[in-house]
Amino acid sequence: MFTVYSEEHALHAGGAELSAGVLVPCYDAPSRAEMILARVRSAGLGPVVAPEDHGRGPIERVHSPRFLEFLSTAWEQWQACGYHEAALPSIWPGRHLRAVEPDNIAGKLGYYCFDASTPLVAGSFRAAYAAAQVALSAAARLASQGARRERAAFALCRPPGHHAASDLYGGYCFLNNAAIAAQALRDVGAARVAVLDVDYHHGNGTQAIFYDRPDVLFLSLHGDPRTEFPFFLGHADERGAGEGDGYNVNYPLPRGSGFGAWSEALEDACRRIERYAPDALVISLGVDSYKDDPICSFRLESADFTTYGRRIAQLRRPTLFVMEGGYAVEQIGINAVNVLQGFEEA
Ligand code: SP5
Ligand code: ZN
Repeated sequence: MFTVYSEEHALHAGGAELSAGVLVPCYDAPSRAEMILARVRSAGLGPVVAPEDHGRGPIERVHSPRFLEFLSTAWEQWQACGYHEAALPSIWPGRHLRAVEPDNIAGKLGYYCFDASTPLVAGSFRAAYAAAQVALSAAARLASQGARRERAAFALCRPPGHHAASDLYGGYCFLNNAAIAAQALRDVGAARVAVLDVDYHHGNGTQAIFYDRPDVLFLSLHGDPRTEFPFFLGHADERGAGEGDGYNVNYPLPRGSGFGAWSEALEDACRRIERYAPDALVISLGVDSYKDDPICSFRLESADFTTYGRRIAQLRRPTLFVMEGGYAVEQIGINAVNVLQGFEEA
């Protein structure tokens, strides 16, 4: 399988996140992407190429211009206040407040960012932009005609994307790489695209982006938001709105779920995808469902990742894998590449 990777992910580094009342080094460290790349190479998965630059156009199909303007200038605005540490919000437009965009950077951070675990540093926007280009370049391979066309591709994105909505970032995500790629596939002729999100956390950003649309089916397997991050979206009764009614499917699973419950949900999701008959499939590939993940509670074994990669291949659709979460850094490469190898075997 073809992998797209950019070294620019490493520009997003050095930040700290608020966890249990203290600032701790970010779980989304550059070593995550480096470990996956090393495994792609040692497993002989296939060629690794750098992304092409598709520009801001395809990003603007998903994210609002004001949001992009904010993200691309936030570090300068933060620094202009004399701050040198990573930018984190500390106030939000919660219930009974008004979500009007303030002028002050401290207020803007709370307006555009939903948590205190997503520090923005000098290189964050460039890294996020590069990750979006990685996803777009991999998507272009699925869509291209002739010899360059691939049955599947792996976008080795970092930072991840599925928590980012059109004008909101958080959960280690700035730009929604999977949504940008899904929209790009629509724009080059795929009439229907399915996005299957297997990250431990609900893909709240992707859900929000496509919630009222029938042309992108979104399905997500995740820790129940009653107990798990991001807490405020991902319930089973969120089924889409308007023309999109019926095209959003959530599988919230209890803390501690193992591969039995998880693969039952996957089977239901796969049957729905078969009925939808999409022209392309995007997998939001988080491997934080692994048993030893430091911030998650599912119990998948490394071999289970191979098993479910095979099941995804049986859908027989042009498939784009987009890297999302996974924080057991020592095993992250093995688990991610197991999915891709399972897919290739089938
Ligand atoms: C893409 C992705 O997987 N984003 C996940 C963001 C989760 N951020 C919240 C982490 C809360 C960490 N709490 C740590 C407790 C460790 N005992
Ligand atoms: Zn996750």
